Amino acid sequence: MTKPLPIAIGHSACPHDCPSTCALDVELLDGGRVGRLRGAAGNDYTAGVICAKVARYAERIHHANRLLKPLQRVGEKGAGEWREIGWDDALDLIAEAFVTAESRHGSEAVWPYNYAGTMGLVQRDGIHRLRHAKRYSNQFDSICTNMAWGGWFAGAGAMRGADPREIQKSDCVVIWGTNAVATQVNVMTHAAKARKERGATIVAIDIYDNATMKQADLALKLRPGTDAALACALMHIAFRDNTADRDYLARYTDDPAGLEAHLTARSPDWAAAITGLTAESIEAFAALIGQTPRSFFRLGYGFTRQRNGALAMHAALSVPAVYGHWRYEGGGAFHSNSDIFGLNRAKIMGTADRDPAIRHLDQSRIGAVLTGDRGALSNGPPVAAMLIQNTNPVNVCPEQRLVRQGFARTDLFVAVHEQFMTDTAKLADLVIPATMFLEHDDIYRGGGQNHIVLGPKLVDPPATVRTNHFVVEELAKRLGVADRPGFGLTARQLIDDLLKASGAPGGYDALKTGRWIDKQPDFETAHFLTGFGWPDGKFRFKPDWRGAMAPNRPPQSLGLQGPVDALPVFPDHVALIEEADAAHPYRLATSPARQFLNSTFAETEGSRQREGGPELLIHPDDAGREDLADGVLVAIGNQRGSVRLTLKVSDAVKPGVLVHEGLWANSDFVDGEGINTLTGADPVVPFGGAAFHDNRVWLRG
Ligand SMILES: Nc1nc2c(c(=O)[nH]1)N[C@H]1C(S)=C(S)[C@@H](COP(=O)(O)OP(=O)(O)OC[C@H]3O[C@@H](n4cnc5c(=O)[nH]c(N)nc54)[C@H](O)[C@@H]3O)O[C@H]1N2
Ligand SMILES: Nc1nc2c(c(=O)[nH]1)N[C@H]1C(S)=C(S)[C@@H](COP(=O)(O)OP(=O)(O)OC[C@H]3O[C@@H](n4cnc5c(=O)[nH]c(N)nc54)[C@H](O)[C@@H]3O)O[C@H]1N2
Ligand code: SF4
Ligand SMILES: [Mo]
Repeated sequence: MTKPLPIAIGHSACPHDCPSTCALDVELLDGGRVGRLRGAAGNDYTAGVICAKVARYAERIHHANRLLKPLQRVGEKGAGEWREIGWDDALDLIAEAFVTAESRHGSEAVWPYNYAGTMGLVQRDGIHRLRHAKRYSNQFDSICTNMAWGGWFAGAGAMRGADPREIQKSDCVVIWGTNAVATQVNVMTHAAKARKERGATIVAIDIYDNATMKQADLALKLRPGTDAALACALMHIAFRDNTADRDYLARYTDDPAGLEAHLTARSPDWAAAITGLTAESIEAFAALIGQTPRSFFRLGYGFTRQRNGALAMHAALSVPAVYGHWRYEGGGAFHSNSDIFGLNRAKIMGTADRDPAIRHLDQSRIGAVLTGDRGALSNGPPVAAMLIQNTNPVNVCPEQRLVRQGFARTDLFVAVHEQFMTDTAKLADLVIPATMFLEHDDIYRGGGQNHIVLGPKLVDPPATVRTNHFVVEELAKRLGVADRPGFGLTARQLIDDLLKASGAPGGYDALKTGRWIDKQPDFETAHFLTGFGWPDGKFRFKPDWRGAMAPNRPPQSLGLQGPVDALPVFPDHVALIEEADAAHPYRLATSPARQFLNSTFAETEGSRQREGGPELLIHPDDAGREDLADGVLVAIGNQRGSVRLTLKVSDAVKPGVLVHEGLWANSDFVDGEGINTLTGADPVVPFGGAAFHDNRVWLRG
């Protein structure tokens, strides 16, 4: 059979929860089908490159297992027995369940639950409009960014940094705690260019030899949860060897003398004992960044998913401030640009109806919430009804056994709006089918880059599938709030309105022509040479963890959490992690799989085949001592539960460390329990969040 030729190329943006937010060119084929997806060559961040899993999107959008009809549960919860119903009946059922829950327990008994399955501002955030208009419970978004953002903000006072495209102009690219090859491929595009054109050195810092470590010139493989110790030693050496930029420190930082005194005892030997790195490799790394003004620190999320992760981010961010790398183009640091976009989302989110007195429930603690934990419920009413969009909590949330227990409650109504029969959809009372990004209008902004990108509807959805926007609007009509601000508009009107309210007077049409808008601030601003985000303009080596930053930032809406007494004054290694002990001799990280995106793509054959199956990486010495061979089925467990998966012996991991790459569907594990059976939901200090890579476990053959 010959391959059909594209009849047109459509323009879009990748909607997935990935820092890259790639601008896309999409082959449109005859009969409403899509072909290959490619990165837009004209977008200077995407630079023509996207990941393989999205290039193969045709496989996902035209998948035989896509949900096409609303399904009502007929058997027991989770029994897999459904009957097809019409859309009107499905929407009536949700509305009735919400009204019943509200009449019994008050409006906070309804919990609309969503995350970033699509990052589109209309299709992702519209659910908040319904939430606020109806005074339903809020969601505290804790599952992903809290530690990283909290740690960065504590130092810099703003969520932005050096232009990510400047990596091309760097002489040393430090890729710290992010598996960029897998999780945000464009970082590697720019780093590889710097290496080729300028001879830049690529440094990677991770806990195992992932694909990024394998591409690095210097790969530092440290013990999980010890990054702050490495950062402290790098800064100790800078003061010791006079590679610290004392002029920069005096002008731009809060207490360099205090920091220098504090670091006296943080020697390379001290850090070597904690990190498991050699003192020589720490010295070599410090010498490299000490003689390379254009050192660019690309700080990721991975190393912050530890119980001391916010502190680790702050410590790592302190390094370029000590060396003064911020002064130079191609130097400094970057994590996220979320502060640069200046989009006024009030209408989409229904902010006018928001009541600050309504409680926030912690997304990561959904298990505790649904099983009636008083604290998790803020001493309020139980959750009795939910609409879930863009997320798969029964797979992705920690404390999975508790989560399942919650979903099994017969007095809880759950509607799941989904593209596939996910682990969460399987436990629902009602499943309604959702469009995919090429089938609806939306607008995207890149956390890991600098563009706002349009993703207009390019193909018709299957006739019986509906957008998130449609569901929100239809429920608003049935629940009597369709007249509230922000309702009654099309997705396209909301995009147009958003742009016009945010300093882009050309609105939708201009963006359709231009495809994207570059929001990168100028060099001086981006490098904080006009001052950091705090009132005195100084970088904070001594963060005010308990102070003003916490309540002002929406992600920290539950205030200070975790063991706040352990917060150090200056950057430091704080032993808050789940250290291995006699009963649990291994440390387990649950790192991302290259061909999946969280639990998305675990349904497509192209990704599944390339990933193989749920595996556990173990060092040959550990496997030898346990007398376990490659390929055997093993059990790992802790106080939260246990799972079984296949052993893969590899010196990619350090002795004592286990790595599982996921997220596989729970049903892909022999016992039907996924990896998050082992992860904890206890909030990470100081702003909450889940420490997915910080677990102690036992192992049995
Ligand atoms: N292919 C793919 N891409 C993705 C995702 C995916 O699941 N798969 N997820 C998307 C999402 S939602 C996000 S938030 C981003 C996250 O992307 P990243 O910033 O890359 O963060 P993580 O994926 O959590 O982990 C990155 C790396 O951190 C390592 N790590 C774990 N603990 C430590 C530690 O203590 N120190 C150090 N130095 N490293 C450690 C892990 O082993 C892993 O290799 O990626 C997005 N892109
Ligand atoms: N063990 C472990 N667990 C983790 C992590 C880890 O590193 N290790 N990472 C964590 C992180 S960083 C994150 S961000 C979370 C993410 O967890 P989730 O937010 O649950 O992300 P996904 O697993 O990608 O699931 C998104 C779902 O949204 C659906 N979807 C996509 N687009 C649309 C749409 O337009 N409409 C509707 N209705 N649905 C849509 C997809 O089909 C998919 O099932 O997982 C966390 N869980
Ligand atoms: S790299 Fe990230 S943003 Fe780009 S296509 Fe892949 S998943 Fe989407
Ligand atoms: Mo995430």
